[in-house]
Amino acid sequence: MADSAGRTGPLHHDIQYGAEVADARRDGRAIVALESTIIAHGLPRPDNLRVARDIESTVRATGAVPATIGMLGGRLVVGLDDDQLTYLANSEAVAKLSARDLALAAANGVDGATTVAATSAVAAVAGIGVFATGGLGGVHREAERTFDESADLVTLARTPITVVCAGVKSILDVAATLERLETLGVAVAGYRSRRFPGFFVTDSGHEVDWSLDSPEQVADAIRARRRHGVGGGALVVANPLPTEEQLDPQLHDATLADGLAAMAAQGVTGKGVTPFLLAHFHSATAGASLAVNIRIILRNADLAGRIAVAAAG
Ligand code: PSU
Ligand code: MN
Repeated sequence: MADSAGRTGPLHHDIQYGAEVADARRDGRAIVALESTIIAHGLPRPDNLRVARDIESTVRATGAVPATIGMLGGRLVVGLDDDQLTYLANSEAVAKLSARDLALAAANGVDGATTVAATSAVAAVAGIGVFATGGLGGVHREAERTFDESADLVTLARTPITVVCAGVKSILDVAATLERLETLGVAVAGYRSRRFPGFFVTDSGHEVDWSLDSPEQVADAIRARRRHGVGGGALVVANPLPTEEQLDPQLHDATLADGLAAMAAQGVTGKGVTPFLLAHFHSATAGASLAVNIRIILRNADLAGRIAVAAAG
């Protein structure tokens, strides 16, 4: 039984559930976790709030319940309401929280947006098995010198969740990221494709060993993992954009080269890298990459909703 805060089971995790999510958990309905970093730090205002709402409606249209995750006043929230979403989209003072930051942010009473790492960790604790995002973090270019590898990777290695994404962000070293995913034991399947998508572009130039071709087949894989009980971390479902919807690959490569040069010139490092490069893309392509980024997220939200419904049935 859930208590009034929607907490169930013997472990009373200190999580505040939105009303719709609390009901869905009680009734065993399909739920899709959504991250808030793409809203607070990945997409520019004012589009970010509109997109955040569109992502939620896209999930609802599949019959699943959206649970956007974030932190407000040091409290973890699963299923932000519209006021909370609006606040995270518009406030300047929103921290970017990875999994390791959650307890420190709670102790400091801050407002924060959760990355893929933090969102998947919290979703798993909340019993939510499917998560939609744009592109995963991974191994940054020149990581052999900077050691900059997103905590998304190690967190996915130990978190049982299915993540629908368009691969990893194309600003990364994709080949190195795929190697790390293999080492870390993260399962990777292309959706209706054996090519690993390149986020803004359809094809990253890399192959994957497996494809899953329908929401039902993804649900079969989720159930098989549960039946086998062998453990392991996440299942990544890499959903490529149709080629006619991708960012022109030449424009992509030129914009990335400029962005990397500007980043080096301005000395941007660490957790500032991803927001800097995404913002560079959005301004340098006069919104073309933003439109593509939004399509990516909405397509992933739709697929994640269908998977969650298939897995709940
Ligand atoms: N995907 C997007 N936009 C984003 C991100 C992913 O389409 O802004 C965010 C995610 O929250 C991801 C984070 O976890 O970027 C990775 O940041 P870093 O490389 O600093 O770990
Ligand atoms: Mn990093």
